[in-house]
Amino acid sequence: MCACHLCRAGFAGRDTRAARAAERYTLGPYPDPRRSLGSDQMKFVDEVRIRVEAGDGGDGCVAFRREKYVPRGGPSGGDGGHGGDVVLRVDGGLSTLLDLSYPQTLRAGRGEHGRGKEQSGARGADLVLRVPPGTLAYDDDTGSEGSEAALLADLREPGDEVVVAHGGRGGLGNQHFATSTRQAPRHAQPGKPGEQRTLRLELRMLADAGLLGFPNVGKSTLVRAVSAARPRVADYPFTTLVPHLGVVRVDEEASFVLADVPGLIPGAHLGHGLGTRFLRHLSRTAVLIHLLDVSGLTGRDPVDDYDVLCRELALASPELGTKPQIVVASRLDLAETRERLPEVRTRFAARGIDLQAVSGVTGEGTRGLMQRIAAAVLAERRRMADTAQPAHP
Ligand SMILES: Nc1nc2c(ncn2[C@@H]2O[C@H](COP(=O)(O)OP(=O)(O)OP(=O)(O)O)[C@@H](O)[C@H]2O)c(=O)[nH]1
Ligand SMILES: [Mg+2]
Repeated sequence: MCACHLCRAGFAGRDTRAARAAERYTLGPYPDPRRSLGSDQMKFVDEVRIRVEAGDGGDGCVAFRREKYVPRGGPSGGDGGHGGDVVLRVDGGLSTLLDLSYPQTLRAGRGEHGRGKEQSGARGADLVLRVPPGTLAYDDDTGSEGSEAALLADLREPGDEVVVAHGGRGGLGNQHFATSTRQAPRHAQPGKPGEQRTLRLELRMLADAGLLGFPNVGKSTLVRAVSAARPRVADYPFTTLVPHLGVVRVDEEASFVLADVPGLIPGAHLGHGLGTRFLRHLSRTAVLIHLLDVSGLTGRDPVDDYDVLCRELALASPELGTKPQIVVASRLDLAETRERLPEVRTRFAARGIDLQAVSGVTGEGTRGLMQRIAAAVLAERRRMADTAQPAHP
């Protein structure tokens, strides 16, 4: 197995030479995004597999009280301590699963064995693993080819925690087994083994709105223009390879989190251009901002681009396909864009879509767009809350 970031993050096996060749074939005119995985991406890990083992319970003890002037002191074996649990806890300060990305088995402490003189063993120490908000924990042992692994927990809020492997119970000492007819029991319970699991942890960014678009359409430039986030901007596809979050302050009261998600290409729902990894970061957003290049410099038709990515969303998941979208033309400062905008607007209007236009370079149109996004996020969150909790009659 190779030692690259993707393999460590659980992509081993799929990343064969044949798969890479197939990927190159399906990437069309785009470079392989994995080739440009750099230090940024080494720090951002959104999928890991880890083995966790809870602590075994300590054994109960067989002992008898032996003391001067106390003949036949009776059984006095103490109980074994319970094994420690493995716990996942959300840490609001984390934004990556990097800390857990090294192949390893993580073990909680085992319970101490019981001792004589009715002394119980100490409980094993819990192992607390810190994860970022938006982490989904799957039990990888239950999933097989074609079937989904069982979801153990969806950890969203800082402080949320879940026990993913329970420690084994400590065994009872022989003091518990004395009866009227058997006053010197010579047996105690052994401790129970702790649970063991292979977990797949998947991080899905928690953002209010997500930027969606082909590579190089100006997503990162827009995020830089409206927030303090600083994703890299350059004139080539797949400049951005990990999601970036920016907080957009619309006015004194309203603000929302905008995610710059790496560019998507045809076949993204099948994983082309790492599409499935990038698409999942859009799944938790309330609204999608679909950015299109209208200048004609890409040589593609903006309405075709829109259709292609909408199809990718629908094929990736029905939930993504039906998310509300705000469709936006980028590079409004360019003469080519201004020239083609009226015609493209009319074509979108025929489908009932009101095409917005902005320039991430001059900032033109960004204020109005951000207000519109804030209102759409609020409306969608309200709608989601209403459908989640139907009002009592
Ligand atoms: N003139 C002009 N150029 C822009 C605008 N927005 C982006 N660009 C340029 O377009 C190129 C790509 O911009 P990015 O913001 O990196 O595009 P992206 O969509 O984030 O690209 P990927 O991360 O590769 O998917 C850069 O050279 C930007 O300077 C704009 O509004 N006006
Ligand atoms: Mg970018």
